[in-house]
Amino acid sequence: MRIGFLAMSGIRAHDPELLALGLTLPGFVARSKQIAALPSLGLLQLAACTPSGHELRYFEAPADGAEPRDLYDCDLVAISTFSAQIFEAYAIADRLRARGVKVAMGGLHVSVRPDEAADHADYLVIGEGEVVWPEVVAAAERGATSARFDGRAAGPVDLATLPTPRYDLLAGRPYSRFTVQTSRGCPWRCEFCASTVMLQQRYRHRPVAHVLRDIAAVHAVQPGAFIEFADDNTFVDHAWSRELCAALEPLQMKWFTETDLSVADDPQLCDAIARSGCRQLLIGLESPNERALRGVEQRADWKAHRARDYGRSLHELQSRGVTVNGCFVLGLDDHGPKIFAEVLDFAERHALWEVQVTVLTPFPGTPLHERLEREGRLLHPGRWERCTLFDVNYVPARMSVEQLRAGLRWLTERLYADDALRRRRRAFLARRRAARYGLASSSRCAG
Ligand code: B12
Ligand code: SF4
Repeated sequence: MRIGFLAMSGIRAHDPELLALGLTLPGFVARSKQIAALPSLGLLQLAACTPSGHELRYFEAPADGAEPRDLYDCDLVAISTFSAQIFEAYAIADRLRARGVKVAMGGLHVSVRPDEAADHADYLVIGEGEVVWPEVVAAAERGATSARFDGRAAGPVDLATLPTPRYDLLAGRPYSRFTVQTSRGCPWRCEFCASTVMLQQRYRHRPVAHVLRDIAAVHAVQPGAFIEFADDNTFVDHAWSRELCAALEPLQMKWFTETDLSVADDPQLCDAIARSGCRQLLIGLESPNERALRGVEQRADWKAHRARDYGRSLHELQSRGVTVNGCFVLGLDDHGPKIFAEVLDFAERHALWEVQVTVLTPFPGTPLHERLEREGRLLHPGRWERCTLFDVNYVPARMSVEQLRAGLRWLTERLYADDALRRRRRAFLARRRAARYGLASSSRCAG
């Protein structure tokens, strides 16, 4: 069979004023361009799990809702879904099926809303895809009319069995950044989290040798490409993390990942991260305000307990030259209109190299979605295309919808302006120099 793997590419947002603003802010544009171009690791991983004897092609659907013409030459098309692009994906699937192409859908959105997706796909996959994908291919080969496959039935995928994703399918395309996975899952359970923890929560990491094998495969396709680890929370197991960083060090490559702040408790790990070529850690700080963090992490209230320690933890990383992309979620229930200035002040005080601000988003399948639905606070139920992290879809507790929208714009304008970026980065470099040469540094008492 000819099998096509279709990724929905690009970044989504609907608030027109925010979009207009985003287009003019250098810091915002630079990061959006970098990430919007990432290929879909889930699909490349599935391609690697496809039984032999089939012709495989990787496609991207641009953000304008159209699809590449060559897709219609396929016998089976696998579409990966996020909530924000789900209606575009359904429309493409409908057109393909009308022309006799079989469609399989999987990914985060259809895993939590399979009944909704059933009208648009021949084959639906819930949860992690690797184990059941060969069964989907077999079903398509024998022309089975429709079927559902539950990737959760066999338990969490053993990551040590994963083959190298088929990065070679991307050869000749202009990607400069690629994703590699080192782990899946996270020990925490944040109310709003819609990451791959939704497919399978348990934290698992891959053998370090396999991570190196995948990086080599990326660099065979694109020498020197920047690597982003597509993990939920990379450094949960500190001993394994030190081993991973030690193995990355000789590669002299640049990389980026997402983690929680507990890395800062392990000075040896912080040293290893700095030596290994890590350019940046993306960390969900969520709020500078401890009270607002109460209840956000539902297992041990970990994020609220950690908040008092943000200053020290950030210093541990930044003093070693590791830049931090601090992520803040605006509109938590305790956030009033002062939160925007508080985030701005925190970012300046702690010299954050990058800052990511998003609005609280009730993604389907999350505890947050269930709670806001119960409380009658969802503004646009079922309008999944608005699940972009930038559009307000619920009634905030301590401000109006318009205050939240306007506050996001106000903050975006100030955080990403040229002079603000320069000021924060100069402060970061000065503190790093001070730490390196043992000079007194103001960041130790920054908060
Ligand atoms: C890399 C990444 C991107 C990249 C690449 C996306 C891509 N084309 O794959 C880019 C930058 C383009 C991106 C864009 C967006 N992203 Co993003 N992104 C991620 C990130 C960091 C990693 C995803 C990943 O690679 N996971 C690893 C792979 C192996 O897992 P997977 O894709 O889920 O695939 C597995 C299964 O789902 C399944 N599967 C997946 N597809 C299919 C298809 C079939 C047929 C089958 C059988 C199985 C199957 O099998 C795979 C293997 O087990 C996650 C955060 C995270 N840590 O997970 C956010 C995340 C996925 N993104 C998110 C969001 C919100 C967005 C945007 C809407 C942001 C925006 N405003 O534009 C856009 C979406 C626009 C779009 N194109 O659809 C949310 C999604 C929430 C949701 N439930 O919808 C996440 C979880 C982050 C978050 N803050 O919550 N993103
Ligand atoms: S720490 Fe991050 S990955 Fe883990 S549950 Fe919370 S938001 Fe999700």
